[in-house]
Amino acid sequence: MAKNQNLNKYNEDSIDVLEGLEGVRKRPAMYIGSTNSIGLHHLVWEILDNSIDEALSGFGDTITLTIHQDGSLSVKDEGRGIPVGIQKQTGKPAVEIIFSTLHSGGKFSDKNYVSSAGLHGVGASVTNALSEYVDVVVNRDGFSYHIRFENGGKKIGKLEKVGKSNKTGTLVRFKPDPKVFSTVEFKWETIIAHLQESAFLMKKVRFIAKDERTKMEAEYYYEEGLKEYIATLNETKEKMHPVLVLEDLTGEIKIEVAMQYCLQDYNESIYSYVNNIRTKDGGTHENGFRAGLTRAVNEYAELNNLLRNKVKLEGSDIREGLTAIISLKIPEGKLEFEGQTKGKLGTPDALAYVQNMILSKLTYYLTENKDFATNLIKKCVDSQAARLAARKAKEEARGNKKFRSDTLLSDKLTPAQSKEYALNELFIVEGDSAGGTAKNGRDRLHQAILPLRGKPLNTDSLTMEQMLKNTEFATLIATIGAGVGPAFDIQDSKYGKIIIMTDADTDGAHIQTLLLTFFYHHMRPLIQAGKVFIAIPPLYRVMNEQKPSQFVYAWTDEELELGKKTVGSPYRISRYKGLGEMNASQLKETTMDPKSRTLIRVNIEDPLIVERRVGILMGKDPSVRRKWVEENIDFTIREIIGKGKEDGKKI
Ligand code: TSJ
Repeated sequence: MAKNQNLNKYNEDSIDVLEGLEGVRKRPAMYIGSTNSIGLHHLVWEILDNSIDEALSGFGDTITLTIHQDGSLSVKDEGRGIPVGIQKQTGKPAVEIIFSTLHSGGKFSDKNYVSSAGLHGVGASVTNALSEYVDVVVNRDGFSYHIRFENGGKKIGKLEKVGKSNKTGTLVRFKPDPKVFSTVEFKWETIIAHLQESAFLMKKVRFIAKDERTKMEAEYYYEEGLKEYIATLNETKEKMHPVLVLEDLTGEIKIEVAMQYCLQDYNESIYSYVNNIRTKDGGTHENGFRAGLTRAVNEYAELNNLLRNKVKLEGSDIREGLTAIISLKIPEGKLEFEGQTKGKLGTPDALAYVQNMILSKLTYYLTENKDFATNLIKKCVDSQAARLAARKAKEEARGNKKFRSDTLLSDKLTPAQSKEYALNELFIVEGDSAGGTAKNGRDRLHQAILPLRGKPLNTDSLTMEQMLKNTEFATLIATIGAGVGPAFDIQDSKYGKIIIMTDADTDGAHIQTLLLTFFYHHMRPLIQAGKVFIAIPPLYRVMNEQKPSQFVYAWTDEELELGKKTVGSPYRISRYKGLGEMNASQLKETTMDPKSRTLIRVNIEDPLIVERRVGILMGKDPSVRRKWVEENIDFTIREIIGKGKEDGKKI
């Protein structure tokens, strides 16, 4: 459980304005969002952003990040070095101020497009406030300088000249404070995904990562940026054409777009960035892209008589199978972000800017590449026809009771009694035996149980037809009742939550991933709407040997220790190896009952992590896969549980 969960509850009544680094320590979540693994990695991004900004300004072409043995992390660049001169107002070196004063980062910069002006950007002082120690080494003007902070940003000695140097650059090394964070373990996969993403967005800058704990190393360098980003995302797919790049770097707002259509995969994957920061909730630039694309394709199709019965294409017909990256550079004065997590661009000008650019450049490209254009429009018209046919079939089925999917359901499903679909939950359970237990432990009104036999097929390498022939998937599709693939309509889903419940072992983790791959490819809107979950059964039960009615469940080793104390001695620990070892009431209490269970909501926010996972997990090499599952699935689960019951449990 979080060691300081009281720290991240911001009470609006307490209006005392805490200044400086103490305020950050009192309410870390206000500055970095949370004190879990995500918040921990925010410390890294805060530091890294500075080196990225320096490279963006044209200083330094290599950034090296190292995870050290002692749990600290360092970032090194080859830029100009943080200024060390004494500031007139404070009488202190600039570098000291940067690490001791909130929001001081921008004061020393004259940059127009700052990467930190959006989502992060609370400054290096926040990382300092939440660290056990910070060491800063600056090389500039022929010398090497050092300053150190300890224990939440307390300066140890002064900035010192420690030697001569003919290089320039900055190195910052910090060790996050375990008193603040529920986990202080840096996650290699998260870090390299972020570095690779930065490398795609900042072509010709080299990003190097090293992990001294595991001796892992990675290096990312791209000559062409977005083009290679798309190529990587689409690596395993069947491409329709080479990556297409459209850009306008002449205006005040600079736009780069790279796009590519794939066959087989009908999902659309559009990722947008503003000043190198992901805008995960889209915004005006994404809307402009969609509008421009729809118009360009429709106008070309109309002009060349390629439409079917002159019926215009819908946007979704034109986006099936599309992967696109939209990257904008917007000057600070024009930046507007919206939404709770500031993940949505609000800048009104961006809409027309992007729309006009796409309309003119894509129209030109289509006109110059007739074969591609004809091919694309044929594909869009096919999508349109499939969409209209699916709609017609659905309307007919509605009027015809015989075709109602209830009657087609397999006898494997134990349904929920309620017809209030939004409140119903579908548990997909590993194995018939656990399925039986779950059936008895369920809430009959709202919980349905679908047992799965053995491992589901890997849908990554199957065609739609092969997938539909598989009885396990056919049953799952019929049970959910909302269609599949492009015809999937979330409005028709018979369940408000789909919950994957497997054993807490590697096989279970593998089944989870195979199912998630299925949902990712064929029912992606369910994941996007946050309706897919993973149930987390406990790992232990601790019981008082003399009073068996005194027992607690434990999900982590910390909880196990706590549990031993709670039940008192002599205690006995049973380790659950699978769902099958629990009886119905135990399964209900620990894993199924909304009042006491733990669920992980599945999300697909990070495109590179998703592609990497799908690649590794569906790849040919089972040993790589097994190793990955062991390291990462377990980690994810521990990490979520580490957040504490207050927010992990009652979904
Ligand atoms: F912010 C920070 F302290 F955390 C940090 C800053 C961490 C790291 C790893 C690097 C940096 C950083 C800052 N790298 N490069 C710079 N550059 C400047 O601060 C700088 C240098 C010179 C001038 C100038 O106008 O001469 C301006 C700036 C912003």
